[in-house]
Parts: sequence; C-alpha cells; structure tokens
Amino acid sequence: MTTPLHLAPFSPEPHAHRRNQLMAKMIGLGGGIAIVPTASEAVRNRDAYYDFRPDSYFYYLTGLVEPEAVLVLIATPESQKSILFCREKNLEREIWDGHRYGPELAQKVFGVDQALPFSELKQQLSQLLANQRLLFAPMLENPTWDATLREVLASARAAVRTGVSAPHALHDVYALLDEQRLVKDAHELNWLRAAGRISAKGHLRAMQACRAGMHETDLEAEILYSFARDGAQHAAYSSIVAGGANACILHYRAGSALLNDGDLCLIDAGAEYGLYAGDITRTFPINGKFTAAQRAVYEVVLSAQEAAIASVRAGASFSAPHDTATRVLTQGMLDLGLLDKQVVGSVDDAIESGAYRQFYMHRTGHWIGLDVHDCGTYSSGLDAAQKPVWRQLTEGMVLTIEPGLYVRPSDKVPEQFWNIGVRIEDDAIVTAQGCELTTRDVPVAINDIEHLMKH
Ligand SMILES: [Mn+2]
Repeated sequence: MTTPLHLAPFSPEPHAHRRNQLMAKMIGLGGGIAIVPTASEAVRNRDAYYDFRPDSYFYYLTGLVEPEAVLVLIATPESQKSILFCREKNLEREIWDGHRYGPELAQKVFGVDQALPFSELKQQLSQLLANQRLLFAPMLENPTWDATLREVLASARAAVRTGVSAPHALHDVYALLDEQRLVKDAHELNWLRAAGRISAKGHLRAMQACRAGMHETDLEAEILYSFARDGAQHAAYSSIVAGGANACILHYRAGSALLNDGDLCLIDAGAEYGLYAGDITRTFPINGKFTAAQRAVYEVVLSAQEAAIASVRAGASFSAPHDTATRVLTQGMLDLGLLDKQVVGSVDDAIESGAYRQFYMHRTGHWIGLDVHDCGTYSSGLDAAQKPVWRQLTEGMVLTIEPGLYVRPSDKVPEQFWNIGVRIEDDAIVTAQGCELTTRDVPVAINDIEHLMKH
C-alpha cells in the first residue's frame, strides 16, 4: 500500500477568503451580484457519463464538487452575502449515485451565509437581481447558462413597474477571477507541489519500466497506475507518449506504436491532484543510453531550459524565459548545423527572421493551476510596434518552462539528427529571488537518467 502524498481534510477557509477577495473587487467596481455556476455533467456515450469534474472557477470559490450548483455573491458597501445553490438530499438517488450534501449540511461544510435548493435557482435569482446595479456573470460562455441568465434578467426587468431596478451592466466575472487565480495562495501552492511530486513519480516509474519492444500505451499505463496509487485518479490532460519520430508531432497521443531500440521516447504527462495540475515532459533513450546525436540535441534543450529557469523571478517579464530559451536553442541549431550560418546569418538574424521556428515552433511556457493551461492573461495588449506588452511575473504565479527541439527529415539537415524530438518541461513557482521547481523528483541530467534506467 502506498500512502497518498497529501490528503488534507477539507477546510472552507481558503475558499471563503477567495470569495471575500472577489467581493472586495466587486464593491470597488460599484457593487452588485455575482453568479458563478459549476460545470454540467456530460454524456460520453448513450447512458455512460464522463466522470464529473466541477468548473474550476466555481471550485476555487466553494470547494464543492457536486453537479447542479451555483454560487451567488451579493457585494455592496452596505452588505455582503454568499448563497450556495445545490442539490437537495434525495435518499433514493443517493442509493444509486452516492452522497449529496443538501443545502442544510452544505451551508455548514462550505461556510456560506445561506444555502438553497438548486430547484429554486431561477425563482430566487430573479428576486436577488432586484436593485443590484451591476451583474457579474460568465459572458457568452455556455448557451444553456446564457439562456438561464436571460430568463432571470427578463423577470427582474419585468418587476421594474413595482419600483425596483434591474442590473444595468454586465461584467465578465471570469475576468476578475482570472486575475485573482493567477496568483496562487499558500493553500493552492501546496496542492500544486503535491501534484508535481505525484506527476514526477509517474515519470520515474515509466522511465524505469521502459524496454525496447514495449508499446507507447504500455508506458502510459505505468504512469496512470502510479498517479492513481498516489491518490490522483485523473491525469491533468491526455498523456503524450511518443517513440522516435512521433516526438516531432507536438500533440501526439500515446498510441500503439512500438518503442524501438536506439530511439528516444518523449513523455508529456501530469497528474491532477485535488483538482490541481502537474505538467512534466521528459525525453529519454528507450534502451537507457543516449547516442551521440541524441545527446547533442538533448544538451542544447537542457541548457535552454536551465537558462530559462535562471531568468524567472518576481519582476521579470513573462517572456523572459521564452526569449532566453529561444536564444540558447537558436545558438544550438547553428552549432549543430541544423541551421546554416551562410543562409540564416547570426543568432540575432535567425531570431529576427524566425528561422529557428523550423525546429522550435511553440512557446516556452504557460500558467498552470486548477487548469493545466491556467487562466490569466499573458500581455496587456500590443505596443506601438504591434509587439505584445508582456506582463511582469510576481510571487505566487506558477508557470511551466518547456523548451524543445524537433528535427524533421530534410535535405538541408544532417541525417544523424532526423526524427529526434526533445522537450524538457518543469513547473515553477515564481519567488522573489527566482523560482521553486515542483517537478524535479524526476531527473533531467543525462547521467542521472542513464543511471536511473540501469536499475
Ligand atoms: Mn505544458
């Protein structure tokens, strides 16, 4: 028996604190009512459903994982109130589907001011909208939810002749929450660290299990088994396990391909734990020993990642790791002869012209949190030269750092590098002086990987 790495008892305080933060922002904008629904259950096929996963915004504010639930916040300078709509107790359904909190217990467990039956949502909402100046809700995200909002707003407007007023402006509640979720609180950082550790253990297991002649899906199974044994029932996204040339297909999935002696294997996989995502990529030799060509490409990507990691700190630009990695990778392309100096010119020329994109066509990272590609903007728009104005990193932001190099066969490229695809990805919490990597329980250095695979 393994023990889950981090199973803290549920505590409503972090969620209550986040609701208060959101309400303070609402008041700053003039005050009003916010409505945040959770996700709907989704049919997979016929009467089989996907496992339910709550909406990330809703979960962030409540901690509740049941479907059919909506959080309402009323925030004016005079009064603040949280109301949770959730399913009523239903002993018959609970025999089939499991426990439901019901409003009475939900109010206590989730620490809201009031909890009401989900079946009363529309009727209650049309009354709650009365005399609120601003409405904070999802904006044109989901047709069913948009229709509900239109219906309750219409009935609130219909009551104006009785002397009440209806909200006169709509704010995107997700835009406020995107900014808030971008900087993780201490509670979230702990879940992210746990997700990082569990993800790393899955990668360790796959590396150690890898043998030539296995299928890509065999390694995926090792990873998912490890995640589940550590208490993460889901992967944060569909795992990429790519043998040989498949590593050069960026969104490849683990498939039935054989893992061949002498090839590399690229695995991009992460666990979802407590609804927080891990996101790790490692590239290693299937037979446990890098060839000279593989080693040469790998060393360039690893140096790019190390330089990118060193560029992360509070106050740096979001683009610093990407710009740093791109420079190291481009220099490596020239050194390896992937790019011809006679044709593309200097490093600066190759960056300026975008020549490096033949081998490095994605960016170096993204926010990560409750969603693997987490919410939050990356720039505040474009400057006069139409270049993005990247935002500054601050303490508590969490991002991935994932440079790569992908060499497709081409007459203009030395044949020894054909079909080599390498990416190395870790997750980083931004700190005042630098960053904390949460995913380094699985090694990146060539010697460490080769040593690990020998045993
Ligand atoms: Mn990623």
